[in-house]
Amino acid sequence: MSAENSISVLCPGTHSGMGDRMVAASENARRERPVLYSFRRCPYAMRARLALSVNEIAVDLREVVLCDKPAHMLELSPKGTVPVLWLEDGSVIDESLDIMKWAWAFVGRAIPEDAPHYDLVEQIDSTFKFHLDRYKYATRYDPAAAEDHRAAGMQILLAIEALLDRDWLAGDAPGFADLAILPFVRQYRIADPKWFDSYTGLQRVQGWLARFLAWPGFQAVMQKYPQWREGDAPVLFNAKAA
Ligand SMILES: N[C@@H](CCC(=O)N[C@@H](CS)C(=O)NCC(=O)O)C(=O)O
Repeated sequence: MSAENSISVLCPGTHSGMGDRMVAASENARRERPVLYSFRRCPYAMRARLALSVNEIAVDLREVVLCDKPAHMLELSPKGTVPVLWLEDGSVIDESLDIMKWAWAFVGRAIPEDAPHYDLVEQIDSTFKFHLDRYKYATRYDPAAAEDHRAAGMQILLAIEALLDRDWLAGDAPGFADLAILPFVRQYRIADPKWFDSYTGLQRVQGWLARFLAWPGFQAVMQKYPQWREGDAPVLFNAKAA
């Protein structure tokens, strides 16, 4: 199993960190920027970082290890998923699409929710993710059903194939739907790159994903950070915007 395949496998058993809540009670009273709890390889966290990055919003990044979640993150958002954005006014956004929407709104950009491809974002988060998990992590579900789940996920990719008539869903530059969807297509490919790359009838999606992976905007959000620990100095993400 590759490192990319092992998001939760890295953290067998229950998630720790809950017991440390007391430690965090007075966490960071002073801060200059919003704080983003993130995990580099998580596709939800990726879309949040992408949204912050393309909209040039600087944040302090706190890299989370999922089996050792910071007590303060759990205080902010007891459901314990990344990404979590903690704003200067103390409010918390703990759903990746809401973080994306916040980033768009922060810079006054409209999100074309009536665009045909916007529905795809919802399908990616529901149907596609369901099948992706059962394909990519088949050993944790039903290994015999992996190919059925792969085929079900492919139906959504084929719908995207039919829509892609430019470099990006949004046109000439990556837009909201591109950034929300592509981290999950990347994961689907990673489950079996040879199979994905040789699948016929998916040329546009293959090109779209390749373009994304080579795009400096993607590479900028994939920088590696050490695990953030209580008391660490702030780690500036998106320094050009600070
Ligand atoms: N609906 C959430 C889902 C986030 C999510 O499930 N993130 C995963 C990592 S990719 C997570 O934090 N899982 C918690 C865990 O594994 O402990 C969102 O869109 O932000």
